[in-house]
Amino acid sequence: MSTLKDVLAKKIDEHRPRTVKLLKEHGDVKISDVTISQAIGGMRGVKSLVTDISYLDPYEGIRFRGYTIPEVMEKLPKPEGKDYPYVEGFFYLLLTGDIPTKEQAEEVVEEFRKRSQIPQYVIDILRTMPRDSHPMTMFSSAILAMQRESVFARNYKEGKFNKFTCWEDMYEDAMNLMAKLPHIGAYIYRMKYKGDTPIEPDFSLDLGGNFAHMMGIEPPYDEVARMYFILHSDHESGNVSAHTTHLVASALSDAYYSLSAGIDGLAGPLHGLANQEVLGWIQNFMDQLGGEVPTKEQLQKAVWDTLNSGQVIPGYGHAVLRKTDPRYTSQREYCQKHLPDYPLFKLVSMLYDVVPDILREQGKAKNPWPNVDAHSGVIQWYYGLVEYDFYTVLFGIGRALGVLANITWDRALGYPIERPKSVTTDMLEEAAGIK
Ligand code: FAM
Repeated sequence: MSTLKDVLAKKIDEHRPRTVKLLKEHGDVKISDVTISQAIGGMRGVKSLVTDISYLDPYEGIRFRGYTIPEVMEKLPKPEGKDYPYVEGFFYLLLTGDIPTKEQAEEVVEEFRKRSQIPQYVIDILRTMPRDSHPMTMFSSAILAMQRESVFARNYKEGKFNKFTCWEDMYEDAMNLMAKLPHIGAYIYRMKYKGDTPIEPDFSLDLGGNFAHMMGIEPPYDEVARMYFILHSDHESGNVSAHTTHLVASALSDAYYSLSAGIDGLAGPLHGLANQEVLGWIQNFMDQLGGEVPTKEQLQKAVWDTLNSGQVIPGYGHAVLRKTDPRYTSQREYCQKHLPDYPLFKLVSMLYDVVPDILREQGKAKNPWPNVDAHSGVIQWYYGLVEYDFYTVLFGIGRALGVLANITWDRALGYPIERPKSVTTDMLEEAAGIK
């Protein structure tokens, strides 16, 4: 057994009694109330999900297994001569809660290498799709098409389902998927945008390095890939992609069905697609200005015009966060170091100066500060990845790290099928005393 699976098995054994005790002895303890506005308004703030993979504090931002983003970047082992950690070591952290040694991270690099071959029928399906299909449609279709590979589904069909050991099948599916996703993403990119010129993997490289290589983008894009996948991995369980993946998995659907569904949720413009929307929006008003970098006044007008036409400012606001997203800050620090004079970076910085005040003046958004998507596109654009409808696929590869770790633990702790209760409008009116 690999070190990762071995350590994970021990952690699961240690954790299970905690969940059992809470359920058996403290199941009636109340942790949340639900108001009418929460029932109508997308369940904001209702505490009804459990995860130990990450936690999102409204003011501090995300912690992965208790570590802040700067701590994760500092503590995890890194490939020789690189500033950003192994994505593989980060996956080890998400699954086990432990910071791996360099050797343990490299063991995962090797595991992924063995599992990375994309089945030919997936390539065939991708090639049959219209080339103008959105890359997220291609990405989700490829994941769904591979469902026949599921170890979990096969064993379930053969009557081998065992609630104590079924996490192992989920783990196998998660590892197989995670190993293939960067390859699928890069294949879609080269097929769709680069004259159908896929690049063979280089297995001497780690996941980030190999992804940059298969995309055909020179270093330091490998560093960008590592940073980007880690930053986008997980944002606790209530966001659309994480919650969808968890919900679908709760029906004992396997990792392929579950992840494909989660990726579909990520493709919505209020969620992951916002990163492509940001650049589209910026370019739109730069086009209107004849390609010139706008002045502060022009920018203020563009922001107001967008709001007055009933649209949201992409990359700003958040359902939980109430401060600048530390994932935004992390990317900003990268830009300050590597591309301080890049005009698009300056423009994104100008937006940071302008948008929060305007959103506050408008008085609707609860959080006027930028989220992760406000910055993602700039770095990609700088390194030549200008096809911005591909950006959400990058987000999806990263997000898979978090949601696959989560559904592995869902199985380990035996979380049941999800089934909240709905009420009618009549019932709400009765509860409110107006009927
Ligand atoms: N621009 C304009 N209006 C905004 C806004 C923004 N960036 N963010 C929120 N609002 C409005 C919102 O539309 C709502 O208006 P109505 O009352 O007319 O419906 C009002 O402010 C209250 O919304 P909220 O409670 O502050 O936010 P929600 O929790 O409902 O929604 C977001 C959260 C992220 C969907 C919302 O802020 C938004 O649409 N932002 C722009 C899109 C975006 O950047 N999404 C990416 C989020 C990111 F973190 C991710 O998932 N990757």
